[in-house]
Amino acid sequence: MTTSIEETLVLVKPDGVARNLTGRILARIEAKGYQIVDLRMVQADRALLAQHYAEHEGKPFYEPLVEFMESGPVVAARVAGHRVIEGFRSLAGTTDPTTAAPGTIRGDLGRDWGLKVQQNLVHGSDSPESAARELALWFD
Ligand code: RTP
Ligand code: MG
Repeated sequence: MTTSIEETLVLVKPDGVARNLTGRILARIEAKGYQIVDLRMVQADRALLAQHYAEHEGKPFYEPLVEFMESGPVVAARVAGHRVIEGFRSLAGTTDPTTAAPGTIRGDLGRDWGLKVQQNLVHGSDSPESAARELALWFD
């Protein structure tokens, strides 16, 4: 029998770290059955964030997003499992934490704070191509 194990990049964003939710967020990933195979705390600089968020350059939320992401340390995790890319996106919930479904990380632990950008606790890669690109940025 063969199984295809995928990997994804999960970030606990600065709001999650500052609110001491890192452990709870990682515990939910483990409880779902995924494996954390690498983990580091990073103070991201602009160069890294510009590469990470290249697809959003020019959008109205880009500048506030980069400022938010460099406002404090993030925790980067390499997470592995069958279909983990879509599985973690489902676990995270939709982008806006106010309306993200209860039961998801964003729906249970996040909300709108009235700031310029959605502070929504976590990032997860959205495709195999994004995952490979982002894991290389944050871990290699
Ligand atoms: P992520 O990349 O962080 O996993 O989140 P996502 O796919 O759900 O959202 P995406 O569209 O990729 O946007 C990246 C991050 O930018 C912030 N954002 N704010 N209108 C807004 O205020 C707005 N739109 C996007 C969020 O932090 C979002 O996660
Ligand atoms: Mg995204």
